[in-house]
Amino acid sequence: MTQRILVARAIFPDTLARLQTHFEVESNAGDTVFTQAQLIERLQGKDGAFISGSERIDTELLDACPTLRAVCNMAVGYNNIDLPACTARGVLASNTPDVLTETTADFGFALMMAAARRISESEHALRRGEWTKWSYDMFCGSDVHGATLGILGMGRIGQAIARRGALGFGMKVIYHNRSRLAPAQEAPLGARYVDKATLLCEADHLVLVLPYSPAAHHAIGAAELAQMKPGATLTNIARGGIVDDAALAVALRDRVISAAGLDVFEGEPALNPALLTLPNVVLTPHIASATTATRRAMAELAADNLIAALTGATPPTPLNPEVLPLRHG
Ligand code: 8YV
Repeated sequence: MTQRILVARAIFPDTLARLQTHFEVESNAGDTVFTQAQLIERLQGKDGAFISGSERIDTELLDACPTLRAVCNMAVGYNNIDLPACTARGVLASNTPDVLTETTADFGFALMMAAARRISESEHALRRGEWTKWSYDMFCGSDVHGATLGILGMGRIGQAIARRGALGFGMKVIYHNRSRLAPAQEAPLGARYVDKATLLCEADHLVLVLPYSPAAHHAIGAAELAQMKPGATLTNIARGGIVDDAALAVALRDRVISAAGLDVFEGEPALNPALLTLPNVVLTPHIASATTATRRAMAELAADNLIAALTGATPPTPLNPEVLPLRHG
């Protein structure tokens, strides 16, 4: 019997067409962001779901959708999925690691540079017609080359940012992570493992790349910001909620740190309104992985996972391979 899946968001037409050759597909051409109740309703009788980071797979949903066997996320971060709950019910979950590492690192570096060199702030002033003359200190920012790059969360993307900083910009790299890298990984980057307090007080540019977990909630709040250098920048490409956005807005207003670059926000797509009033923060709408090539690779990998999971093959990037092989029917 043909298995049934929900593709919860609009995706590339050819990825959708490929899924349609394997499954009976309910799609979402209008790209509606479903409420939890709508998502549960659409998942009735479905064997699998192709989801984005916006869809929450929690115990309530899993219990209400007992036919579900696989949830495949088009994202590397999976804090939208209750993984232990999936595993307990024999539901395969997958994410899309590796294919977005370099693209996301490019963006993190760009956001950090934009904050340090005041690119958005100066462009906005120019567009307002405020550029009437040259002046010696106009939009002076802080150097990136040769500065100390601090990385909180030294996974694949953190290491890719460190490579850019160390090898491309002559930066000194310090990092903090749950576990220390092997010496062979640290050496080419000249990366130094430090405790969090040292990271905060020594970094000129601090970039957050750690996964979200309850333990990481508000890892950067008022107390942490107060430990940073007054000239420092903070860049968050990880997840909303890792930074206390209200505390950050105050710190930026009071110049506790000089600037920030934010691609993710607490409660996004809503933003703390205080951030919108500040000149010294670059704001982007969660687009760090958004190049066409990378989004295609992510979509294809999520589809590969779903097809494999539901056809008895081994998914390429499962999060809980211990549930394989899946039960059917
Ligand atoms: C996704 C991301 O685009 O992969 C991730 O974890 O944050 C982004 O690349 C976003 O989560 C939508 O799925």
